[in-house]
Amino acid sequence: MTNLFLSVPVMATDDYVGFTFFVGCMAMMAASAFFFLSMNSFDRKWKTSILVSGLITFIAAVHYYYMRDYWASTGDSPTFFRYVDWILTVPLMCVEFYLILKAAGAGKKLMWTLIGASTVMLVTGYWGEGVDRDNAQIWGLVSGLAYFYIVYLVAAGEAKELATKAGGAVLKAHNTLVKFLIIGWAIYPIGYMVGTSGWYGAEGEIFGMELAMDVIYNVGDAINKIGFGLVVYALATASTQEA
Ligand SMILES: *C/C=C(C)/C=C/C=C(C)/C=C/C1=C(C)CCCC1(C)C
Repeated sequence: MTNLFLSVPVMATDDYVGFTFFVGCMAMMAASAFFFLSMNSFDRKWKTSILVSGLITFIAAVHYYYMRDYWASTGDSPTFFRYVDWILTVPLMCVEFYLILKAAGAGKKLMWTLIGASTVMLVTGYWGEGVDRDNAQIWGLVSGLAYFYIVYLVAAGEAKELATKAGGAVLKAHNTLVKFLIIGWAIYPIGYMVGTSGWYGAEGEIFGMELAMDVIYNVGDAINKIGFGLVVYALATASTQEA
């Protein structure tokens, strides 16, 4: 795959996995520029939230830059870069939930509980995908339990109570972010199952469709990182106008 003369990775025109790595990289860069440049048009209270949205897409852009290269030169899944990206960006998304609910009285404990659960989810996922593949099902199950715990806390537990108390634009944004958590984040376990042989039949196939794990992860990242940031952006815009 590598052009030895120039040592530049060459992309096949039908490499749709590679395509999503390139587009993902560009989209994350564009989103970061958008969030960073818009930061100063908001009240102080919202600046940090927008900054965090930008950091999430910026960290992803850097990792996509490496993942794109890794894929182009090896044709393998960049599992290591993928999980380093997630272990940095997913806790930042937990911080985002906390920042939004802070005014309604959210404590640091809620934030650390979410960060802890997301760390368990990702470390066990990494173990199943990158280290102990023979037991991918078991690691995936543990990871899934941590995921359900996060969903419970945010959609029904303490975070939900605080959002209801805050009402208005905060509640609306919280409800949208919950949808990202339940629908958007559920894309990842599907990708994991597609990448695990012996789960839904042949490797790389789910419900009879030929799919690549990396495409599923890349689509998930675009929806969740950029979409999540835009919800926060909309909330900051709405409350800045209200004030
Ligand atoms: C920006 C990146 C995000 C929002 C990544 C989220 C990742 C997950 C929700 C991953 C979840 C997994 C399971 C629930 C079970 C199988 C293993 C994982 C790690 C793919």
